[in-house]
Amino acid sequence: MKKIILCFALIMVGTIMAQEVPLVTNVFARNNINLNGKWNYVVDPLENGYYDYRLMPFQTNGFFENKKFNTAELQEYDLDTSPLMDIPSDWNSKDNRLFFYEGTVWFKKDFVYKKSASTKGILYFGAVNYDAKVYVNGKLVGNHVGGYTPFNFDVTNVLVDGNNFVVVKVDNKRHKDNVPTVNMDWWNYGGITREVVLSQVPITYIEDYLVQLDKTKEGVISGWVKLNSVVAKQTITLSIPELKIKKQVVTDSNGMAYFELKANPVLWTPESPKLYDISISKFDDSITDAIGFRTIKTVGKEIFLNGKKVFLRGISIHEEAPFRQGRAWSKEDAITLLTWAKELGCNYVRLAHYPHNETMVREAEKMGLMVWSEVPVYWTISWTNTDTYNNAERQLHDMIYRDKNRCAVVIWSIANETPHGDDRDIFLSKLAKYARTQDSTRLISMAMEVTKSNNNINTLKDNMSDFVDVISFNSYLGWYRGTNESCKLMQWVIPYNKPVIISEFGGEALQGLHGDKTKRWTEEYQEELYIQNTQMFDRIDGLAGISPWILVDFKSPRRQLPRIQDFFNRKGLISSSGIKKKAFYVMKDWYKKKEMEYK
Ligand code: GCB
Repeated sequence: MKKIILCFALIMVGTIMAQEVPLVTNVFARNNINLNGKWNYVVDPLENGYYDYRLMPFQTNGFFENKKFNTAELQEYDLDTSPLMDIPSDWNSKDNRLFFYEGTVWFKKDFVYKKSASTKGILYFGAVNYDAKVYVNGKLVGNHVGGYTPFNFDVTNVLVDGNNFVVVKVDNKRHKDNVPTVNMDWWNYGGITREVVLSQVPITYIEDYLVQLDKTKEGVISGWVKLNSVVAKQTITLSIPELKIKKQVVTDSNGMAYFELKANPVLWTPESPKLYDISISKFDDSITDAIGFRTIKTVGKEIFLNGKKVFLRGISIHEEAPFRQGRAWSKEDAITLLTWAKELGCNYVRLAHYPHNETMVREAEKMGLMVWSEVPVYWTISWTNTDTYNNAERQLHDMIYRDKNRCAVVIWSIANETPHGDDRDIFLSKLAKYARTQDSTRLISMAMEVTKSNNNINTLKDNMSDFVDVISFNSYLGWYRGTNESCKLMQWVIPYNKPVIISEFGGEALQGLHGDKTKRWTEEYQEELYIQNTQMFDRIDGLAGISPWILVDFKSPRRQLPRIQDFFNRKGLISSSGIKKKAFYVMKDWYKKKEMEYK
């Protein structure tokens, strides 16, 4: 019997053509074939390329086969002569016909590959929104759901020497049980929205690593290196030349090597965001990174960065491209957005409402901006659905996995404005506990809501408070509730001995629309809202940071008011064409004052 099982197992292993594998950490620093650029695309609202006329999935003959068109046979598609789209991008901003489109689009890219017995090919996508089925040379290599996290497949066995092609079926239809769900306040941009590479790594490669200040031992950098397979006794060299560190460690029977090094690095701070060049190598593989060291913790109602009390002068940001709209993805996009945040006087950004691209986090780190990173557990998630939970947990896992070496990230956020109830508490408490199993060094939070408001008293009470390190909430005094004037008398009851962050506040203004400060949609109204709110913040006990909503106006199908919104949420401090509104300067002045207070 045992022999039969073994034979079966061997056959199964032998037949694995391609599979999803753990993410290749720091993939963009590897030896890659860049697959960005022009891809052919076919819009397929009926999923014609996937289902036959009885709605059964094609085993053969789907668009994924990328058959060459010839007039001798009946074939009603041709990927080669279909239009081209730049990848990364979202189709909504690239093709007018697809502005509101939610459904399937097929993408195809040809590339040349040189096969080698000592190399694996890992096909890596920074993100595809939302459901991606990936085929290489006509064979399905895997499926991924979730629009904002990376994934990769080992495609070594399906690659051929010479010409190859990759086809991706992307479907961004919204579903109630997805994460996010059907209802949200941002554009559901579809497409291959982040970079694509084919990474060429050795058969046994450095898959992942963690390098950080030890949480419990002072003056120690500790961490580990993980190989992609369980190979023992492999020598790994870690060097940090500037600290004169060169250390050799050996993998154990799990393919893991651990290290602890005495060191006193200059700590990363927003004022001086010091990063150290590091390299990790084995005889046939090597990876470099730039890593910063810092500590973050809370004591009572205060947040301490490197042991010093800090106020998080933040701004919320959507991953939307400055000036041109559409999804942001490039270094230039990141630098433009983050430079605006710096001009505002920020030392912190809330990257809402989903994990942003890796470049955004890395650029924030270089510029000295602490980061709040979040998963799209937003509003009315299907709390009792196990698949939904697993989906959320997977996205949280992948967010933490990708960015665990980024010292800039100080807060993992697990949810935004979720309705109270037992099912939600079960879901979110499990998610919070899970986050701690993945990272015990950072703070956990979530954006909550005011629960009671009467007699000029706003109360925040949430069962989830026990599960987070920082109490964050969205307050919209002057916009969704109350008037700007009501800020003057408002008292706050937040009955927890934990730091408080106002994760959102704000109101809409059309840049260039002027009028009395009592008139909604004018810059003056928004300016007054910021004046009154910031004055009120000075009276909130335990306030340790804020991230106003939002840096730049962003596209949202919820925002329909003609001539004012035109499908833009106008709460930006900066307009969609990059012009600063009056409220920008109110915020800037308040941040200057805060900076002095915390010097
Ligand atoms: C919120 C949400 C955010 C919205 C914002 C608004 O509370 O968290 O996603 O865009 O309000 O403008 O209403």
